[in-house]
Amino acid sequence: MKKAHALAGLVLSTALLGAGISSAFAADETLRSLADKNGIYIGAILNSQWFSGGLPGNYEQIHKAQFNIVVAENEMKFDATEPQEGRFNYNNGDKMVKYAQQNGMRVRGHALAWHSQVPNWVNNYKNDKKKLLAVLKNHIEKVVGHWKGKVAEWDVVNEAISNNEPMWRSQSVWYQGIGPEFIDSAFVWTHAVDPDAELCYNDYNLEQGINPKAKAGFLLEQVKRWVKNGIPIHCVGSQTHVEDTTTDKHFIGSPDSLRSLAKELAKLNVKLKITELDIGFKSGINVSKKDLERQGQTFRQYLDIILEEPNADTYLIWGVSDKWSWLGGLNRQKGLIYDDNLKPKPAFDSILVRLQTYEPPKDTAKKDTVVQDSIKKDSTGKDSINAIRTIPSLNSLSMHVAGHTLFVTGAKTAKVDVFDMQGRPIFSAENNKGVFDLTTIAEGLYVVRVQSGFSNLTKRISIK
Ligand code: 9MR
Repeated sequence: MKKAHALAGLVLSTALLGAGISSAFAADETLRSLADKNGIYIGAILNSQWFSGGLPGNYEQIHKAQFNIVVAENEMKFDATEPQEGRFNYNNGDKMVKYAQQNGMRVRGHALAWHSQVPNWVNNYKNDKKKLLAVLKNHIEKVVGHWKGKVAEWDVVNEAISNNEPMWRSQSVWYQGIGPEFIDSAFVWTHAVDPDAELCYNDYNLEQGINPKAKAGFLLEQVKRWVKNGIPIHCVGSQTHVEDTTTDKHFIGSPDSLRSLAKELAKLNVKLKITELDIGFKSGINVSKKDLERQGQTFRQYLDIILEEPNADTYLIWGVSDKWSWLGGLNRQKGLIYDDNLKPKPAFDSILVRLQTYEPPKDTAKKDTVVQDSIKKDSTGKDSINAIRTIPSLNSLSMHVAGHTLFVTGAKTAKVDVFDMQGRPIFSAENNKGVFDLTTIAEGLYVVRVQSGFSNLTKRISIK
């Protein structure tokens, strides 16, 4: 019996993992187990067909084996959750939340205030600012309230920036009826309902540079303003629907550009998440093995941002298999990491191997992050820090935060150092109780380093 189980496990691992490439590593390693070790979230949408039971069994098997975060393709959008005024439908969203809970996955909510997939009844109020404000507020209060404590992060505002000029998108019932203040309001209302949820602004074409004319440049100015004004924004979601650069010479996005956005956001204590990644080829062209390998490298380059930038934590792909992908509508094809038969593509292998081989930078090799640079400047030398991200723990040290208290286990005596996201040391204490009072620290994101003897553990925390 035991043997049969082991064999079944081996067959499953071979089906779930890529071909030869991963054989040098433990057969039971998945993207998910490696993401957990590296302290990041890796995920894929649950395609709409999943909700109606229209997908083969191995789709779900792969999904829950490989991913630790999930988002619904369409089922938490406005038209799905409030198809008629004041009549809410949470059935599909509940189904996904239950699936996530059963499989220990984090849930992303997508999306609250968006110009698209708004039901027709909302347009009846397009000339009535007061009513439209009430509609949006009520929608947020009901939907966020329903999944309070279950949805860990929300796309509060989606795609509000114009594609052509650095300005707000005017073709939006919310913008036309309310004005740009619908955005600030949506963040404040969402935060009031679920103060523990991470709140994101989400958009596409953010990997096209941060100069003031580019979308990300315009967004950055808005994020600065929101942060300055106390608007509760915690993350920027970069959809990252990109095209293979060799088959489209005009495509201007790049992982480096997105990385520069991450670095700018770090200065504002705001995270960057990749929320809807796909890397398609032009429809109609023949895609060779070499093309697929190059595509894998691009997937890996975007993953590097999430692994290496201290304020980046999520790598979410907009689909599982090329067979069920929205990309056809964009005149693109084959943009995901499993093929039509749910077989892992070279992109899967690139991601897997990168996760297997990633090592957080050592002291000497960490020149290029904002946090690390300023730690060097501000500290005495004693305060240099090993890595500004959740790193796999090689020892039994662990920590968690509840409110303003930090708990450390696995150490007799522990020294705790807290740094802000610019790397400035702001708190230091040592004791043998394993409990540290952080009430002197304001709300926000920080990096904590715990040291005990030769062991140490470095992790980002959020104080709320
Ligand atoms: O994948 C979604 C597709 O099934 C819907 O028809 C489409 C309608 O707007 O939305 C797609 O998802 C979009 C996401 O919600 C926002 N960013 C772009 C995604 C791809 O179009």
